[in-house]
Amino acid sequence: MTSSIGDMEPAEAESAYFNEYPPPKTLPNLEALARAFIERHVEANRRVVLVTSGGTTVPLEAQTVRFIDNFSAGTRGATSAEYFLEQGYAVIFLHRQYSLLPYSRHYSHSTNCFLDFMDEAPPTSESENPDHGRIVVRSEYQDEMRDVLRKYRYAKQNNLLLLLPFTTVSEYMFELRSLAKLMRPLGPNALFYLAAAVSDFFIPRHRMAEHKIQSSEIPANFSDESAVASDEAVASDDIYTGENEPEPPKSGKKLVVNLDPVPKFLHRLVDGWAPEGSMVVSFKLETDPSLLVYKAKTALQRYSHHLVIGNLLSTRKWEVVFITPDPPYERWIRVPKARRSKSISGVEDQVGLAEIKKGGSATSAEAE
Ligand code: 9Z3
Repeated sequence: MTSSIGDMEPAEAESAYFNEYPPPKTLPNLEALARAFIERHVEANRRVVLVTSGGTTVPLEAQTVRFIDNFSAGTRGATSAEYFLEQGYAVIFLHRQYSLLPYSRHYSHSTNCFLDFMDEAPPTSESENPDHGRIVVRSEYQDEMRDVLRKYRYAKQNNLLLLLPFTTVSEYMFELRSLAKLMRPLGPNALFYLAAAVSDFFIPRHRMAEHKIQSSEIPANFSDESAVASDEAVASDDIYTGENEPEPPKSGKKLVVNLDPVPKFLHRLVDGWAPEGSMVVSFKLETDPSLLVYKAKTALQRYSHHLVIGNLLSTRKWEVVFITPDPPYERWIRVPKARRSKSISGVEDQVGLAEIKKGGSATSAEAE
């Protein structure tokens, strides 16, 4: 790549970006699963939503020890997927590996370990061995867990939920592009709900160190024992990675990282990959309250899709703003204070979208 990806037209930036990396090894398998899932729901004339969820990593080394991460536990995506299932959608859940999943999220990553929900049942008869008692869900959690379990079973048994993982931002990009193209037969029955926290920056493969970046100098004759003993080398220059030299200098105090912008994939999703007539919802995450609405409106204008949901890191669990191309243009949705902390695991529930009607502006939300 000679010119920077940031200076290119979207289509050119797309091919430059995707030529940088080999596709993930698991892509053919993932595509086969998605194709079968989509075909089944096309036949059933069911609406299908692609929910993206969790943070994307940016590796600093090809054989990755260090990486940059984007904030996201996956709560928004996993919670929203449950609401979509309730509304009759089939859900492709493209998520960061090991982040929260629909239904199991109620019992994982929370302040309570899932074992805190369990108990040993007392023997029901004298012949029952008290040392090998049955394990049961504690009585106070029975009702809520039964409800979650039934919904989870229903989604699984009816093939309504497909879980597909990613880790790095490039895996995410490859998978998103493939899935969007595979969803074309769905036409207007396809919805994209992009809650994953996508890195804006990356190190192009040709500028990435192959091996773990060293923080101290490795002498040329390092296999010689005396040289190893003197490897307490005094650090001098800073270490640069992502620079034009493929291998950064191997000594120094600071690690200076040089990142390129990730191409604005939303352009390509809206104008190229996604099916004609489908609906695209993106999220905008900010920390500065004075920027949120401006940034969300700018994103909607730039990509001409249907809805941007803006949220602030500090208040994301109980307030979001919907930015739409039609009136009312800006609409805040807030979870009332009394309802902010009611899940059985003690984790605050999220603003959840009960319904997103086709047509962009006609949106209603669960927790107003
Ligand atoms: C969000 O804003 C999500 O709502 C959160 C959810 C990441 C805040 P949690 O998973 O957090 O519940 O812990 N996602 C950010 C989406 C994003 O990165 N958008 C990109 C952008 O704004 C482009 S689509 O540029």
